[in-house]
Amino acid sequence: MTTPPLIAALTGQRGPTPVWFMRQAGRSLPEYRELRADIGLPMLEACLRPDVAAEATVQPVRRHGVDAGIFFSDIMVPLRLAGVGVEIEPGVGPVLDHPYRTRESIDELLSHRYGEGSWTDSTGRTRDCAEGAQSVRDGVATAVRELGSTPLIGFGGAPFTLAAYMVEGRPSRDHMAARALAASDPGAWDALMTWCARVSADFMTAQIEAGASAAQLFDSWVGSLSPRTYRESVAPYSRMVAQRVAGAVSPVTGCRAPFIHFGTGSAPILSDMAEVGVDCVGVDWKTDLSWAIGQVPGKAVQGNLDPALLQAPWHVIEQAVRDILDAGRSAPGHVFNLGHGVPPTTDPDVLTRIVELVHELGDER
Ligand code: 1CP
Repeated sequence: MTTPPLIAALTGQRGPTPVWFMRQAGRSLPEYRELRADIGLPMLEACLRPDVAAEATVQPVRRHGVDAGIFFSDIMVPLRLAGVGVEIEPGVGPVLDHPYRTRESIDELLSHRYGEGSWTDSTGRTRDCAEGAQSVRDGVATAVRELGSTPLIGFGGAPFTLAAYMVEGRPSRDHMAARALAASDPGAWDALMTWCARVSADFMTAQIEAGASAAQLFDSWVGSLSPRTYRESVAPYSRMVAQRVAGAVSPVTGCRAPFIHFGTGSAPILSDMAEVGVDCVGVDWKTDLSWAIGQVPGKAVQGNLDPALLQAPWHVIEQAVRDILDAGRSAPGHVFNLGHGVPPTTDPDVLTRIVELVHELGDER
């Protein structure tokens, strides 16, 4: 079997440039909106239906011809599968039953483990977390079967991004409560971050062992940290995730899954992020790709078209794609992507055209 372009690029073999899009599954696709309307389930319950998760995973691959699927789920799914009360509220995002910011609430959290305990669904039925964990594995296995030779990326939220929601109890602009906890109660912070690292690693490991060939750790909100706080209070826990995930073997490749680490606003800490044990560093749209490549010697890079450009005239997009491909040629491997997720208002045809362009141009050496 030939190595798929995604896996080749992530492991530092130059070849055709692969392309996929963060948040490619979901709201920008009419077929996704139809699927969600048909089943009428809240987001986290939809994620735990293997047929729905597999279909939403495959939809963008079918439509755009991207070089990877990313498993349709959410960074909050492992919290629910550890019996923590969390919902995704439409128009808001993740909302927890209560914030985890006192020593007592964090001590209570420590008795929760991925795949143990129960949760209550939208009809009031009690559901086993073990059954939910099996649904994740089944959804991955179905998606992998349907994707054929296209690899699947498994993912999870990095400890800081999970903690940013847990300490605040909901989305926030600057994650002040989480940063304050890290500074004021290092013991509670260590317990919370270690717990987050464990559930995220368990979730990612489950996806790899069910057939995902690569893994991405999203530290979306890491840009709110000072470099020192990142190095001292956050990086050690992201490293724990990378180490645990490195122990998982994908039955599809027979190897560990190459590890991509992405954050936004991450330019000041890019070299630190590269050192937590990653193969590839995701670069956000605010960072110059050539500069980023210089910061992370020996690593593959992923990125970094500004999602706002998806609204621009085609000639503007085309020039930006060419510039990014040119810059990417100096890295050991380059995966073309956006610099953050696909905005829900994106015209899906623009994404398809970008895939065609990358495939046409990305073969040049
Ligand atoms: O009903 C819906 O359609 C809800 C929208 C939605 C979707 C489609 C949410 C709620 N999550 C998802 C899926 C999702 N989330 C995927 C699927 C695979 C793909 O990429 O195609 C992935 C990888 C995620 C990961 C995720 N969830 C991140 C990290 C990536 C990023 O965008 O930075 C984060 C921060 C979340 C939390 C979350 N879940 C949903 C929303 C709206 C948010 C962000 C809320 C906020 O602003 O804090």
